[in-house]
Amino acid sequence: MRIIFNSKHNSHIDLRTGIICSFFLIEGVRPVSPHNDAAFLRMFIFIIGALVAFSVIIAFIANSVSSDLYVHYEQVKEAREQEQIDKRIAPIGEVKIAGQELDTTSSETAVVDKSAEISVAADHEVKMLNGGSDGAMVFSPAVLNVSVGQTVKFIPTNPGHNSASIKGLIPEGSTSWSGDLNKEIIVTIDKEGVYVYQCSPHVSMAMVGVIVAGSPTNLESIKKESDKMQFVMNKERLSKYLNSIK
Ligand SMILES: [Cu+2]
Repeated sequence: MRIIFNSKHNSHIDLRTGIICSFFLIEGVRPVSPHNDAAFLRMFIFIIGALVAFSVIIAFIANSVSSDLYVHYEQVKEAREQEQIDKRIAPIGEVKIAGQELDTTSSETAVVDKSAEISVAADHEVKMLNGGSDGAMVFSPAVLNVSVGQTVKFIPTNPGHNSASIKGLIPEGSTSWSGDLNKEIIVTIDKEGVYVYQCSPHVSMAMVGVIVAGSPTNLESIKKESDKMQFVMNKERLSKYLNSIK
């Protein structure tokens, strides 16, 4: 770039015009009169004004586009996170007792309180957890001693679990139960003996629990019956629970 200043002219006007010229990369501009200088200034102000207006518009557009993009990004992120949670808590199969259909939706479902929003007191509480001292997917406490007639509340501390009694693994004549996923359920234990229940989505991972009401009169038959359950993971968990009963 080459800017020539005419030394015959007022030097500060020349300098200013020179800056304007260099600003627009105009080569060889040589202001020669005050008229030219004024014309340059008008052009300069007009162009600067236009540039400012242009950048304001661009900034406005960029802002609205980026906030739209951000909202979209947040929605996608949220959807992905939900998807991962769904995957994590998805059922991975079910366990069937040899020779019989596993029925957790018995017509003789116990009188239970499913109003999860209102916390109702119960004699005992069992948490449904993604992990505990016994490993992944557990009820806590896993083995619970109660008196006949007492209530047990199952609490969905972590999402994706339920509590349902297992057919053939509760005392003769006792009432079965089947709670909804992610819902609190209160069960009244109405007969003496050992009860084995499951989390339906995670029973193949041996997410099972045991309730002993009074004395474990049916323990031997429960042990025999539970041997027929085929777990994919934590295969020894239920027998460990049952062997801990005295
Ligand atoms: Cu579960």
